[in-house]
Amino acid sequence: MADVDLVLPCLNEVGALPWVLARIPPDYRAIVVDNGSTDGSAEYARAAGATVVTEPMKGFGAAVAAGVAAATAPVVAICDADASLDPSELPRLVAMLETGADLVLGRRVPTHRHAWPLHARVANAFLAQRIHAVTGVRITDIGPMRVARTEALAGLQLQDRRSGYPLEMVLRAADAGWRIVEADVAYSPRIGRSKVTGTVRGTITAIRDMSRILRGATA
Ligand SMILES: Nc1nc2c(ncn2[C@@H]2O[C@H](COP(=O)(O)OP(=O)(O)OP(=O)(O)O)[C@@H](O)[C@H]2O)c(=O)[nH]1
Ligand SMILES: [Mg+2]
Repeated sequence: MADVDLVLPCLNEVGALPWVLARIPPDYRAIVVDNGSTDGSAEYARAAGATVVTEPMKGFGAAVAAGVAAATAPVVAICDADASLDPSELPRLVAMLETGADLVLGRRVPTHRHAWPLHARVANAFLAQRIHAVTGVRITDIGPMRVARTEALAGLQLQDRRSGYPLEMVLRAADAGWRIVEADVAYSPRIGRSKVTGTVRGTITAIRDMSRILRGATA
């Protein structure tokens, strides 16, 4: 069995997968959750030796939840499959579980001025401030690279299946008294066409999804 199962949500990322899959640490299993790709992502991932899980329901949360449900290793990691984050950085985050953390969040450090658009940074800073107000937990980023113990994460029973999933994870973990810590990770321009952060429509949807989660938390 792998030490760590790495969940890679994937919607049409065939251009990025070669870079991503080549950077999986030894003893990690890549679980590529194919979310209806039409560009051959699933076939590429399978041929490269990854485990492929098919999730027909669209949405970032649906893809990640399917991957977490398929994980059998004691530790589960989550990372975007668009080559904006480097899986070879994960062992440093996993090590933090051994020194007292329950949830390790990658704090994105842009490597390039186009890596992280201004509107996304502003939205992120606002969310971090709201999380602090609601939970008392001080974090600076709601980034997509994360590490936790598999059983514990499944036990949080996250409900959101869209872009509110990462925020819901932090709020539920805080409610459960988890020790939540951050570690710097490099954030680079993605390979392939932008679907969320780089588009107006994607950003509006993400803000809507996250606001719904926050309303639930403050009600
Ligand atoms: N947007 C989106 N991404 C999905 C979905 N299912 C899986 N994913 C994957 O989730 C990860 C994050 O999505 P991204 O499109 O990179 O979202 P983002 O980083 O906010 O924005 P961009 O990189 O600008 O597109 C990627 O690996 C996607 O391929 C889905 O239904 N919608
Ligand atoms: Mg991305």
